[in-house]
Amino acid sequence: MSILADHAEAAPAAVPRTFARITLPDRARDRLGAQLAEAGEPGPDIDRSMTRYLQIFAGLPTDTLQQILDFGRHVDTAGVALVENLPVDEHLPDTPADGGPSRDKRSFVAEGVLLGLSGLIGEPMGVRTEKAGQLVHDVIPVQGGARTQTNEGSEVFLNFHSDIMHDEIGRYDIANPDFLVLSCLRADHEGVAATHYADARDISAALAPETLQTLRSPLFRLNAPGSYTRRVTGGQDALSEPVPLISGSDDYPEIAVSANGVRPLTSGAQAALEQLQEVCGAVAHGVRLRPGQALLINNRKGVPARPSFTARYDGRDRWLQRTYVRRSLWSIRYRVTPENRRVHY
Ligand SMILES: O=C(O)CCC(=O)C(=O)O
Repeated sequence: MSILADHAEAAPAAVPRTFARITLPDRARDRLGAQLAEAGEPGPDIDRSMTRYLQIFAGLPTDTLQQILDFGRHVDTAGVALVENLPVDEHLPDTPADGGPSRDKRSFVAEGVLLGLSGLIGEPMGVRTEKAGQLVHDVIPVQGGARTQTNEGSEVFLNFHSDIMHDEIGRYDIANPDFLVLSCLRADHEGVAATHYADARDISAALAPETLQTLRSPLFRLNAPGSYTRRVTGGQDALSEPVPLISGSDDYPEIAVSANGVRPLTSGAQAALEQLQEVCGAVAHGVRLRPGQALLINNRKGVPARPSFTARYDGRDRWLQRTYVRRSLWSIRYRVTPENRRVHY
């Protein structure tokens, strides 16, 4: 596993894919910052806000804008992109100890950056069982969740995983987001917390063919996210129907792995799962996000992870904001809530 250097060279073809880098020129950053500050708080008419963000982000230099758009629309682009030199809020309140949202945040440049980037690659969506359906998720270490396989954790390695959700249809990898956007408001105290990403193309290439074949067979049940099982099943497993972990064409595979436990159905599947986590670690790249940086993450082309780090719960802990993004809301209309067309069961 390697950590992205400040000025990484393009990786030679034979080594695992690294993060694409998209850097805003200073003038574009300053203009974006001023316009987002003026746009103010997003909502309550979120579609109006998204339209305004689109107008603002359309003013980015053509090359920068196209890199972001291409990330969202093409099958052969990187699975993860680091966007740098983004504007930040002039004043940032304490990191909320309860996991947010902050009640003291008075400016909304960070929210504009997050939603504006999201709008260039798809449509931000909410899920009732994840952060109460909010579109802007705060990803913050919370004392009670320090050892959990959720975004509240810090003391444990957050396994390579996909962001999935419990679904009555028995598949948790259908209505889940196509992308996540993770934006950094504040780094952790030591500056060591990294976001890793393993691309399914690199994972597939590194696996033994028979292991890959097993992972491509419906021999695994995914456990629903901890945010769901904690609230709904009292911590008991809520398993999907049997699914493969890797699917789709050899050139453009899709991967789905649950953070909260994958239950293999055979001993061969168990061994393949262990191989998978090991290979993810070997081919992954990581980046230590800093304020002014955001990650665009394809939630189908690969899987993120996060090593442990130290939280102090002193108002200066790591603070990311996150969106879930769908390319289209049409295919998940069976889950839409009556009260909000962007929020799903
Ligand atoms: O905290 C991080 O860096 C990764 C977060 C993540 O993987 C997630 O929100 O699904």
